[in-house]
Amino acid sequence: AFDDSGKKFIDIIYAKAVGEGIAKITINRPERRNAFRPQTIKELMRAFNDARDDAAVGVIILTGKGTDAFCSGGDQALRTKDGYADDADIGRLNVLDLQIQIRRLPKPIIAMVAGYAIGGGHVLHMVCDLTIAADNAVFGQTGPKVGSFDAGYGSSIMSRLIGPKKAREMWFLTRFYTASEAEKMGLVNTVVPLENLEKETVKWCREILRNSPAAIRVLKSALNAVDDGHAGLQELGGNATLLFYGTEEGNEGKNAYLQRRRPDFSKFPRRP
Ligand code: 2NE
Repeated sequence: AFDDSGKKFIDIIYAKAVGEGIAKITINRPERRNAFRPQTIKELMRAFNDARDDAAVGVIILTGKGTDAFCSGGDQALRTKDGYADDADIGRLNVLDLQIQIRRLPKPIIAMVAGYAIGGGHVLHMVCDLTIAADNAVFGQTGPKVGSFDAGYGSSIMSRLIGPKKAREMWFLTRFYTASEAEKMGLVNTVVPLENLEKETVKWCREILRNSPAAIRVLKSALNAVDDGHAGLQELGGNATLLFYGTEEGNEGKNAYLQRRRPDFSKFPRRP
């Protein structure tokens, strides 16, 4: 039961399940196997920003329209010398910004994959926190075949997920993998019959939503911290500050400043 109110978008559908805490973002270019163009990425970023800002949303689902494809990567018809051409014919690789946004957004994001997750579309599911795959899902990188590559998250996160040897296999040979092969490789969390895909994904969302939002938030940043380097530490550190602001000790400093007195931290323990 999704309330589809995403009328202002062209390339995506953005919907929220009222009272459920779930937002669903759907890439809506099925005639191109949900390949993305710069416009698609701009809209995805707007929708993810909205879901981030909406305190009623606790989990976000990313998916593709129809059952043929989750996403087939960058729209090859728009490839230029410097990325993918936007309306002004300027090349963009703004999918890289979207990947960072997904990694740093402090709420779980679940890729719900039916059909093909290929190229840049495959990287998108990898940067999501969890992947629920339908039994018709197919996973692969085509970069070296079509004259492209993702040497950022598309390589490093893959190597983390499935191991350095398997990652080399996937990138060097550009093979496609079935859903059950992907599950064995640790590329997805579970595989379900296509007709149960959304039901199962919503079940996973509800299980997450029963748990502590603060714990989930800190854990997402903690699980990304090593791989994301300084940016990962900043995210994790930001969560420490956020929690500290809620303590009496944190407030003593602020109150003392506002009351123009010396702060008194003497009653706060120096824990072992
Ligand atoms: C995805 C796949 C395997 C599906 O095959 P199939 O047989 O189910 O469909 P078909 O007939 O190939 O595709 C249906 C229509 O969608 C278009 C096709 O050209 C076709 O159009 P019409 O002939 O009906 O007019 N279409 C599909 N994917 C497209 C794409 N990515 N760009 C533009 N049009 C596309 C099969 O379609 C396939 O292999 N697609 C290409 C996958 C691919 O190579 N993606 C790019 C990888 S590079 C990348 O994404 C990237 C990166 O490496 C670094 C940074 C950013 C992006």
